Amino acid sequence: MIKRLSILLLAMVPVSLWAQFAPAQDKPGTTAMHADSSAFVAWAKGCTVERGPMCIDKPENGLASFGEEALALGVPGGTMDVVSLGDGGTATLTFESPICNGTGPDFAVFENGFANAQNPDTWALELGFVEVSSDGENFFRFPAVTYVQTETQLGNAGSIVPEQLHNFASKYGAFYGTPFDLDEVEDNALLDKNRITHVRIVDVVGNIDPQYATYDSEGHIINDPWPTGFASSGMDLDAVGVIHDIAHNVNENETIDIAMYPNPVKGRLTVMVENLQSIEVYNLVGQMVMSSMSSVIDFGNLNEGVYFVRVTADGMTFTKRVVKQ
Ligand SMILES: [Ca+2]
Ligand SMILES: [Ca+2]
Ligand SMILES: [Ca+2]
Repeated sequence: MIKRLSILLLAMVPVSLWAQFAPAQDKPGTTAMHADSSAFVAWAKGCTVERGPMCIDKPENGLASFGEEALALGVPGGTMDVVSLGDGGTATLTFESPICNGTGPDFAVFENGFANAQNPDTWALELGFVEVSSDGENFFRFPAVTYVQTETQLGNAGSIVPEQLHNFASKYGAFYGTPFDLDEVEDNALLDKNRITHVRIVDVVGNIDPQYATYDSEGHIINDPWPTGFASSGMDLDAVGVIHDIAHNVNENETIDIAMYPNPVKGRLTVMVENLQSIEVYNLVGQMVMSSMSSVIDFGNLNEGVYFVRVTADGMTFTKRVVKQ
């Protein structure tokens, strides 16, 4: 009877508890990318940091202060070559050439995590959400998932098993980047995955107290080392490496040659492209306001403002910002 009951209970455990993501950088099946990988074609060129507090529950103690923005640029430099974000702090990175969505991962984020000296299978990792934007205004987050337990607050020594994390920056230790594939971000008319101009890292406030907790894309509380009441509080950003960008994917992007005029537009907009399949017009909040199968679409009845025209031709999609006057 007891045996049967335990089998029944096992059957009721949510499938997600068994899920395993890629393992640590020293294990077979890892997705970690070493800083020296030839897959990287460029590194972040600009960085703006908005620091968070050292402790979110004691803002009077001040903000994180370790490092400076420039330390997130260029190739990874390791443990001390970082800028610390503090609880909930952000770093917004820009690039010489926009990132595009090629086959597999498109960029990787480097932090300065390290293995626990007593138990090298567990890691001190300060997690970050990763968001992307193709206009610098509208950011879209990678759906991050954690299966780290939420009964005991993780401390500074850290005890995270990387298999329990997906789509968080800092899944891996120093000099090993966590890769991100733009295919995993939900499609949105305001996001052109083939012209990503900004990558934003948002420190995860790892406090499991619901008053301060942050949540993953499936609604789980995220447990990461907390409190980190010192200058190097929070996610320590080392570098962002680019795998696919427009400058290095000329052929891929030449296959769609498109022109729209006039822009700004008052009345009819003409879209010049071969093998046109559809035109869709979206407003700033992502609602489709018009669509057409022909190459001319009339903006006459729309309010003045910014719109996104999404053209599908030859099986590919291209989005352009158009201003209605
Ligand atoms: Ca990709
Ligand atoms: Ca944190
Ligand atoms: Ca660095």
